[in-house]
Amino acid sequence: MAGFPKDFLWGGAVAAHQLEGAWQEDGKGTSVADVMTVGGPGISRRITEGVLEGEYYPNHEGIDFYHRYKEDIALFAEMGFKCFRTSIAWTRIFPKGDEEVPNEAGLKFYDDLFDECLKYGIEPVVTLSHFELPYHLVTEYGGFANRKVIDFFVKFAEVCFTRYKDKVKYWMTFNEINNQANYNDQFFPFTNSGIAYKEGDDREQIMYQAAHYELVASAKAVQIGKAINPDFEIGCMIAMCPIYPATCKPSDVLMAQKAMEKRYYFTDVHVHGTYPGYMMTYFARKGYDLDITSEDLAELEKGTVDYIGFSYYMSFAITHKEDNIYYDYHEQEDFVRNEYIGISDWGWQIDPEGLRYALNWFTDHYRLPLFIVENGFGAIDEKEADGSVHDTYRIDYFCDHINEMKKAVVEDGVDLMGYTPWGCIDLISAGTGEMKKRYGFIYVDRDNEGNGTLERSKKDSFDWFKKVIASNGEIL
Ligand code: BGP
Repeated sequence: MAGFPKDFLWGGAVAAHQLEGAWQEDGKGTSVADVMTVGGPGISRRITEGVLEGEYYPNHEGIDFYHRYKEDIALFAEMGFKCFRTSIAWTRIFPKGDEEVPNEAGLKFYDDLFDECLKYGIEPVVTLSHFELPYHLVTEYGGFANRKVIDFFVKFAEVCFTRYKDKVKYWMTFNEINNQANYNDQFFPFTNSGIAYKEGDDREQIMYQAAHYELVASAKAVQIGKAINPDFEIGCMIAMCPIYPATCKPSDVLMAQKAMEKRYYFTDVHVHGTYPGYMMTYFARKGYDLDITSEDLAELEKGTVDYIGFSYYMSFAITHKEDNIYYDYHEQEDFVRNEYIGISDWGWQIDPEGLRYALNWFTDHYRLPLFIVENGFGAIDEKEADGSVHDTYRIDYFCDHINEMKKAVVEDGVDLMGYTPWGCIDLISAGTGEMKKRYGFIYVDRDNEGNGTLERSKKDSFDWFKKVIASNGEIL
């Protein structure tokens, strides 16, 4: 094969809570994403108790995709998108999460959205839970730390699968489920699982428990989805940041291996339907008495995924400290700067070859089709007086990554389904809540304070990506 497969899924990716806005419209309830304020470079968003008067929550209005999606999808079609990845905001369907009956207006919105995509031959790729847990499930149940939340998710999934069974073929259950391995940061456990840690909590134990319930919820959803439509392709979604040893010192190499285990065992459970032995040993050594029943283990085995969706933005490097006798992994603490690669304004280490490494790593471990469902360059874009945006740095970033992706497919034989760059239209950053960290091929006139006309315009990368798609990745 000379290049990418003929039916390669080129497209773009977004998440409902980062662009739809209309946060209270047509019956939508409050989600975890709705109670986080804007942050900044190096400053995480603050999680507030409910929605506070006088606080600014940028994603409440987003880029108003809820009302402007037709215009935006027309632009995606102009770029030649074969697919469009978005999420279904859980709180549009079940505003509080524990209702009996879904909200028809919310279901109708996604009917219209998917129809609009299909009109142009754009295949919707849908994430069920992309940092959008109903906030009521946090305050009433403690989020996914509570087993009851499994059933609420499964019901939500079933309603979506049933309603959109003839419109959506590609699904993913939980976005970047493994990010919560970084339990020292309040952000990920909250966005992944709705866990709001209290003083004195054993954070790691709670995180593993919640992650287990999510994995069971995912496995149950996969089974239900397949029963509703056997042609569904249902994947997991993993945040892939390869962890390299900082040196070839054997203890650094072992440290990197151990760190990879802790960050990526989630994939083993999704794909193989079992926990790897090293995790069970770890739980026992730490004295974690997790609620993992034999029924759960049976569900995990029956609900394995069809493909691995993953995001790729950066790689890490890690070093081993003498006193870490078990080679236990503490995300961030043991990381070091990798001097061989560049870094973005937000401190993300840019590593195109790491993408090829990641594609091969997943293939070696799991032998499943892969789907790169996020990759991109967050930057401050300057709009010229004539309205143009010369985002050469973004084009360079994509060229480098697509080149490595091509080598993985052509030279290494990786089975890759598609590529959906993140934030194909400018949207609110998940990590910082900012508007000024932009990823799009399409510029949106909106600033960090919420000013601007919301008008859309094409950046230089728009025409560039259009050519990439038209040539199936041959012209970069
Ligand atoms: C991933 C999330 C996305 C997204 C992206 C870029 O972690 O799945 O929702 O936003 O990263 O991150 P950020 O928005 O923080 O720049």
